[in-house]
Amino acid sequence: KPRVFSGIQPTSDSFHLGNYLGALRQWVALQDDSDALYCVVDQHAITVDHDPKVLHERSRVSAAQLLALGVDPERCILFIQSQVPEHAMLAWILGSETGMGEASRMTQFKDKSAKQERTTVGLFTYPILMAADILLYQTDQVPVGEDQRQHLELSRDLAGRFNTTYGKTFIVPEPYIVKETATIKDLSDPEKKMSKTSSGPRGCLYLLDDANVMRKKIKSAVTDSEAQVRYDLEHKPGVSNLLNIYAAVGDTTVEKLEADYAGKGYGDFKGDLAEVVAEAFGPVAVKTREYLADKAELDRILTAGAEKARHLATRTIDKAYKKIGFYPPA
Ligand code: AQP
Repeated sequence: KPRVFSGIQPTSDSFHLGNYLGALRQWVALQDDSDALYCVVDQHAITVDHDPKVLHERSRVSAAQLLALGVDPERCILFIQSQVPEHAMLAWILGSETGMGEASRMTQFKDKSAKQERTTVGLFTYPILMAADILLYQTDQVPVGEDQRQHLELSRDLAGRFNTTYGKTFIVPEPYIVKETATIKDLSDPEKKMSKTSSGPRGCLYLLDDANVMRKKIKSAVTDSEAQVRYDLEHKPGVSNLLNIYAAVGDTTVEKLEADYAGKGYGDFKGDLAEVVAEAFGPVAVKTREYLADKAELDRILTAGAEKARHLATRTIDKAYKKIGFYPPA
């Protein structure tokens, strides 16, 4: 079975539809035919301004949400990154293998640092920690959205270079990106990606939103004046985004939807999509609250996950330490 690894940041109270369709949906689907590890990457979340209490709580809420969405600790390893210190240990090694030039090419750093009052070294080295997350588990496939492709490329380069310089140590991972949902767009500005930090309140559909709020957001999504439900990414980015969302959430195809809505207006189309979305994600908030209510059980799941993850992580660290000339951890 291929090894799958992916992570998500606990940087908001709720994940959004872009996180789900770009990544989490694949996380759930890949659990059966792979050896999957999924991680709430709280160490990544401190690279921008944060409140420690809020971060601590959001990591739990994130884990509960993942469980509510169908991540199943019986079929995968679910854990919180800071509970496995080997991530930071490997990041240090990989940081010393990364050129300033290649690290400086990361476009997400450029975008995110432009939005910060204070830019940290941690934000700059974020992709190196991400490479460590992935390489630590000898990962074959990484289910992520398109915005992570460049970081994945760096992980591949670092794995390949380390292997060449010091001898075979890491599997070179492949991105697992589903084309149709690789970038879900902001509902109110379909030229931009849906994002926790840069979308306005109407542009980002949160999975823990109340079902009526979800309906409203879909119904007020920006479209165009043509009034024809037709896929055309360049000229009709709003409608095309909604078609991609509908096809994925409603388990159908864009072609079938175009045929179904031929001759119908955007009102019908958005109304139906609003129902499909509300039905699919309405229960997520309730289930998340249930997982959060049983604190002992959630802690048990996360501790068990971290223990299993650590067991795998130490094997890679032992190998990498030897190769690089370090003494083994005492
Ligand atoms: N709009 C999106 N469409 C498809 N996939 C997306 N992802 C994020 N936005 C979209 C994917 O979600 C996973 C987890 O993301 P993250 O926690 O690392 O956050 P991010 O990539 O920085 O994106 P966010 O959630 O919108 O946060 P900000 O506002 O900080 O940029 C990743 O696999 C990501 O590709």
